[in-house]
Amino acid sequence: MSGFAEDSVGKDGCRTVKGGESGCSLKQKLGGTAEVSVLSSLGTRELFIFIRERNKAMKELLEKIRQDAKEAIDAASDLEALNAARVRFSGKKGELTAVLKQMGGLSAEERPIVGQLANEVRGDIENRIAEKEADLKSKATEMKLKSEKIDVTLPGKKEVLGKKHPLSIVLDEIKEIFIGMGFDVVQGPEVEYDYYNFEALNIPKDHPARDTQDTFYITDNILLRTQTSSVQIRTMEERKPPIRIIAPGRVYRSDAVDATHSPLFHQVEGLVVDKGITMSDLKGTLEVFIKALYGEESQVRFRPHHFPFTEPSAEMDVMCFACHGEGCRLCKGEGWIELLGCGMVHPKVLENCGIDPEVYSGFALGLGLERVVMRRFNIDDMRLLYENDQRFLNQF
Ligand code: 2NL
Repeated sequence: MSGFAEDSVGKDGCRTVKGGESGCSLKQKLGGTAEVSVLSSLGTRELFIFIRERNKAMKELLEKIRQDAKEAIDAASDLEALNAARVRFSGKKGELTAVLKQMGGLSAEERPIVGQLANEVRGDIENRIAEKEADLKSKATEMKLKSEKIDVTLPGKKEVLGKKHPLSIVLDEIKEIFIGMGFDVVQGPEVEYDYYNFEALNIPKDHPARDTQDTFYITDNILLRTQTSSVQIRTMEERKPPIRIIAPGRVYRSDAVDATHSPLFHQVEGLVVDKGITMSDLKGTLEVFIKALYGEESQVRFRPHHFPFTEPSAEMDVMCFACHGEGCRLCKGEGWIELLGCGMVHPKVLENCGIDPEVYSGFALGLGLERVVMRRFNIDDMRLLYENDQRFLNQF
């Protein structure tokens, strides 16, 4: 231990070197950690060797990190791998941070040298990561652009246009025909008072139609309308004659569903009220209507019938289009097909609506739209009209 005679050990167990290069204590140089107590047993030369070796080791360690990081970054084939490298080398818990933590154990002279190198390595790693990230991102964009290339020459997607429902096709035709003869199209509530649906139409209290078996009642005097006559009653209450209207719409009856029945179906009613309206106006109007709907060659006939709201009443048939009156499967051997009910408005009904039957008269008609549509398109099951089966609907 010659040459180190002046060395002395302080109260804290640290050896102090007098006349050191910078004049500061070795304790300072070594960084003042627990390590120092071990070092305290070393001589000055040994200490310098130790410091030099440690410096070297730290530098080597940093260079190794730099090299490892370079390899890992170069090898990263996607952003995920690159991020893993970032975490491993320059993250808070990364290798570089672990080395920087050990800097506390360095002497004040070593620290700036190792610190500078550490910063250089960190900067280097971060630059490499940023470069690689930009590179990977641009490659990803390039790939995306390549894979998402749009071929503008490919045929476009066809817009599937909806079609008119067969019920609407026929209803629109019926409306057109009546509008052409000067009729208005009117609408009214589907939830209706018993008065407008039955009472005002001269339908007696004990009439089977009023049975709860046949009509959907909501309360004692409110129901789902069973015919659109209620709309015509409301119109007669509101308007003064001359009245020329048709009232198409949904009606309800408590029927079980089968090929010819549905609890919801559609009706078109017509009404004309004016001075001097007679049965011949009724016949003439209906003939014009039928010829417009089924063709000029169509023939009609009237059979006496009974409705409480018309007097006289009739049912109108059209000559079978399939057999021209001969009798076939379509007309069930009759030669004629029943199409609608009609008659002269009952004086009591006019009176109920505040119209004087001594001054005015009128005719009315009612037809079931489903029946007309089924005849027209040769549909044998009414349920097809409500099931929204595209294979069925696309035929019209
Ligand atoms: C049928 C029969 C008919 C009427 C409805 C009516 C309306 C008023 C006054 C008089 Cl406001 N009548 N409507 C007249 C006769 C027959 O319908 O079989 N419908 C499917």
